[in-house]
Amino acid sequence: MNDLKRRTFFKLGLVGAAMSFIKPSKAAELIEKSTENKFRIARKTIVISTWNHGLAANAEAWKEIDSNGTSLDAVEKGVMVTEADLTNRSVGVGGRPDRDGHVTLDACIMDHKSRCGAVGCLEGIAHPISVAREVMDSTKHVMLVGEGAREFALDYGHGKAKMPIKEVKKDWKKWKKENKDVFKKPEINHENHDTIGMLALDAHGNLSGACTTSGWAYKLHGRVGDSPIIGAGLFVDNEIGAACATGLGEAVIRIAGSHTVVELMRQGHHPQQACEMAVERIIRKHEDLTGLQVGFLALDKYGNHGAYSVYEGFNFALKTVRKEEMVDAGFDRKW
Ligand code: SD4
Repeated sequence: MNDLKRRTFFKLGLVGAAMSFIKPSKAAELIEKSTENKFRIARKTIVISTWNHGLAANAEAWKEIDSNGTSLDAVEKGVMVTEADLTNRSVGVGGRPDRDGHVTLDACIMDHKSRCGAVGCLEGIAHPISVAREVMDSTKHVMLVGEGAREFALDYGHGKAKMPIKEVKKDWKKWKKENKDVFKKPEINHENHDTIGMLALDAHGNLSGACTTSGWAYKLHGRVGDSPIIGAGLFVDNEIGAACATGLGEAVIRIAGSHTVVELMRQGHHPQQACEMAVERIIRKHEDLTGLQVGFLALDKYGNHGAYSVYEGFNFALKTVRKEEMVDAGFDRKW
C-alpha cells in the first residue's frame, strides 16, 4: 500500500468508526437536517395536482385544507371530483376501456404516517380512490386487485358505476374496427389530459398524496400501470416530501419514479431539481423515446414544489392561500 492509499484508508477508517457510533436514526437525522437548511421557507399550505382537471380537484381539496382538515381527506375528496367527471377520458367513470372493452381502474393513496392503500384493475366501481383508502383504513393489506378488489369494494358499500359510458363504448368499437389485428404501440395521448395525481400539505404540516386513473387506453386486459403502485405513481414520506407521476406507467415503474424523486429530495435536492433528475434517468434508460411522455410533480415538507416532464405539454394546477392557477412544467424536449 503506498502512502496516499494508506492515508485515504486511514481517513475512511476514522469516518467509518465515527459513523458506527452514530445510531442509524441519528445518521438519517443528519441527512435530513442538511435538506432543512437549504430550502427552508415558512411552511405554507398547498395543493398541487396534474393537468387541467387539477383545478376543480384542487378547489375541492382546498375546502378541507382551509378548514384545518387533513391532507389525507383533502386528496381523497379532491381526486373524487375528477373520478366523477364524465367528460374525463382517462380517470374514473368516463375513462376509456382496455383492448377488450373493460374499463379497469387503478388508484392509490398515501398519508403522512406512511400508511398506504391501493387498488389495481378494479371494474365497475365509481370511486377507486375511496376503495384504496378503505384498503388502507380497514385491512392489513396495501393492495387489492381485480375481482377481489371489486368484491371488497361492494362488501364495504362503495357505489357501482356502469362503464364504459355510451360515448366511450362507441369510440372503442371504432378503434377496434380500425385496429383489427394490431395491438397499438404505447401511446399516451398528450392532448387527452391524463391521470390525476395530487399532493397536499395541510396546516398541521402533514403531507398526503393520491393518484387515480383508467390507465393507458386500449391496453391489454389485466395491464396495471404505475398509478396504483406505491413508489411508482405516488410516494409520500412526511420527513421529506411527496411525489406523483403521469404518463407512460411502464417507464415510471422502471425507475420507481415517485420514490426516486422523494429520495433525491432527501439527498438535498429541491423538488424541481429532483423531478428533473428523475426525468433524466428515464431518458437515459430508454433508447427509444418516441411518444414516451412522463411527468413528475413534487412537493417538499415546507411547501416548495417542482414539476418536469420528458416532452413539452405537461402542466399542473396549484392552489395556495394566495394563488389558484395552472402552471406549465419544465420539459426536456419538444414533441
Ligand atoms: C398509466 N400513468 O396507466 C398512467 C397513465 C397516465 O398520463 O398517467 N397518463 O400508465
